[in-house]
Amino acid sequence: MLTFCSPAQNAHAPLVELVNGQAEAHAETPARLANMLAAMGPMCAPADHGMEAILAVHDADYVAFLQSAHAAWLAAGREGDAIGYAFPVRGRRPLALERIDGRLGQYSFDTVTPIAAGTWEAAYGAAQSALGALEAVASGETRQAFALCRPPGHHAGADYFGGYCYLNNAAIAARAAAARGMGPVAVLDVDYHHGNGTQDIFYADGSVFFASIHADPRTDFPYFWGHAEEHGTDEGEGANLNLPLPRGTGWATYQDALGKALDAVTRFGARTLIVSYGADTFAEDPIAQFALTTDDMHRMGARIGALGLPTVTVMEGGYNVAALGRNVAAFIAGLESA
Ligand code: SP5
Ligand code: ZN
Repeated sequence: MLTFCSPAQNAHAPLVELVNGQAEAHAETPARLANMLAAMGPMCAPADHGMEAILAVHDADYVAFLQSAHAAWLAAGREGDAIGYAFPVRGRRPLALERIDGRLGQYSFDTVTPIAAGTWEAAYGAAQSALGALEAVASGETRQAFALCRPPGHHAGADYFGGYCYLNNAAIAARAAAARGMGPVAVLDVDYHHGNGTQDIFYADGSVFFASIHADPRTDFPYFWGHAEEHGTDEGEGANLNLPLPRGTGWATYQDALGKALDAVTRFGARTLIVSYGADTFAEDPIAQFALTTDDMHRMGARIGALGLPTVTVMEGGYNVAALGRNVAAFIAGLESA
């Protein structure tokens, strides 16, 4: 598998997340990337594809905020990572906010996604990895490519960050694929958590199908999206499929849902597949509650690979650091086995 990773991705090293009423060590660490790299063969460093594909997904004011937020945080006399604490309730008037704390709240939905000194550089590098993988598939160099993205992307929307995500790498690759005439494009999200950012970005867009298998948002983050009745709107009506599953789900239940998602991707007529892969469905993940094994990761990859589509996989979550490289390698081996 051609695999892409940018050294810039290590520049993001958030210290803490505010969760469960306290500051805890952040789960999305550079050690994740180190463990994956150790389990994998040689990497391709992506070329710099620039801002165009990023700005095709994210609003320019939001991107400018990400680029300047940490400096604004320091200018306000703070130290460490920037974290918001005040959030606008849905339906508030649009406001031209000045204060860094207001702006952090304006562009985010949680307190677990700090903006550290190197966050922009790393998020930009991760997006370039996704674009490098897409380029390898688009050019016909390979049918499948993998982007070892971190920070991850699927919780980030057009104008917001959250869930450890800043730029939506999967959405950036999907829209770039459509722009290169590789459509219809489907995004299949198999991270433990619902890919709310990807859903939002394509919710009214009938040209990109989004299917997600995830923990039921009635019990799990991100709570406000991912429910079964969210089907898409306007042109996108019917092009969004959520398959929420209960905590404790093992392979027997999971593979039924995967079959439904793959059937839907086929019925949509997808010619290119973008996969958001999270290894946090692993039984021993410290922040998630499914029960998949490393062998199940191989089975999952094989089922997806059997579609035979040109496929770009981007890395999302997975927080059992010691097992992460193993799980990713098993998934990739499954993809390649078909
Ligand atoms: C990409 C992805 O998988 N994002 C997941 C974000 C979920 N965060 C909310 C749950 C927070 C649990 N934090 C445990 C802290 C361990 N120190
Ligand atoms: Zn996740």
